Amino acid sequence: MKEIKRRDFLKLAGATLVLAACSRGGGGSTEDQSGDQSPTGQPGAVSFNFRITEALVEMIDGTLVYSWVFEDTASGQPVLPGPVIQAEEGELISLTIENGLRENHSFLVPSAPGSPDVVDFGMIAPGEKVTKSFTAPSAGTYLYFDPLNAPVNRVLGLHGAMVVLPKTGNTPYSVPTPAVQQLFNDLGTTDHFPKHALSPAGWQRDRFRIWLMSQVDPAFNALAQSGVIINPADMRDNFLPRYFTINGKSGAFSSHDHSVVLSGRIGQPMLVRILNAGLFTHSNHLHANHFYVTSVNNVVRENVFNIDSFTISPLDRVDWLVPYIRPPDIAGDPDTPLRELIPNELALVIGGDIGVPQSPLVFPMHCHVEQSQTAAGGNYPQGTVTHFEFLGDIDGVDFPNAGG
Ligand SMILES: [Cu+2]
Repeated sequence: MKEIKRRDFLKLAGATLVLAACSRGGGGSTEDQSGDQSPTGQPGAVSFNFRITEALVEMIDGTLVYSWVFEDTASGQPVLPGPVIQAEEGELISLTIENGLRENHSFLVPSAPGSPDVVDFGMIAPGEKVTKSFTAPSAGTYLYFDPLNAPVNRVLGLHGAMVVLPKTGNTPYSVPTPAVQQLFNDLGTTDHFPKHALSPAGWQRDRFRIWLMSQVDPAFNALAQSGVIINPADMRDNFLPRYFTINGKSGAFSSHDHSVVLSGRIGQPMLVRILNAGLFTHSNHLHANHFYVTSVNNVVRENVFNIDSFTISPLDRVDWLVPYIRPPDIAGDPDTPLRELIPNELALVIGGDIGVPQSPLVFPMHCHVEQSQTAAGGNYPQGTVTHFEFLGDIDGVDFPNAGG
């Protein structure tokens, strides 16, 4: 059985959240994959091929946990969570799912509450391969998962994210509400949201991160490994997570993985697409900037909250816009560039007397539901944490050691 090792992930340097190799028929893509022609050969069509399989997934403490996972058949590499499906609104998506395991599986992408599902594969028998074509729905953040024997198949690892980008406009949505449209219009054009000197005004569609939250109770994974069909009521009643992950990683790994870490300069707003595939309710909390909740479960918000933590229940999809304004509570004269404050007033955190400044400026994101900050029953802070970093000032000058 293949292993998914975190160290191997780290070697991929930022490619940890694997974007599925998609074959694309010409036109309009924000990805720069050359790709093959799509089966239809049509512009505006993308195709993905996934196989449902098993793997041993390394946790933060080195424990290998048997999991059910997707692999992108082009790479043959199992990943947890599944590969990201990315498309543009209205594109034709051709998706093939092969069931490489011993029991029935499925694949579902729900939409907004009360709306029809984006796609539902129904039952896929062991060894069966099913292809479905569907149109990429309204732009936003979607969760895909295996809905069979719910929540068992999903929680054992069969879940991933689908991102749909809009055809036009300056927001992440096809039909933004007036409040969300106003927020995005204000970015880079108002005193509250000044523009970075070297960047275009407003949010850029590639400036997003996916945080797919999930949790692992290895006792259930061990049952699956031994061939037991897990009773869903047993999992719901007795689920006791030992690992809490973002994009399959936690603690030191999620804090230093740049596909998880929010990274940018003052005046470069970033969208965070947060999904919860697990059974535990999180309340992710950001230091340094409040964020704007722009969409919940594929409904664009009429009333945009500006807050510092927000609950995400199992199966929820929530978008945050992080404005990347200068942290309002930071010490020092607000008219002095931060790079001048860094050596003098900001956190001489390393080395004390020798005065190595904290640079770039790094703040935490952590979940306010306390047990999720641990791993393996108490190892703190090796749970759902990551970094929020500022690489440079509004005037286009980067901080020392800003790197990327
Ligand atoms: Cu805090």
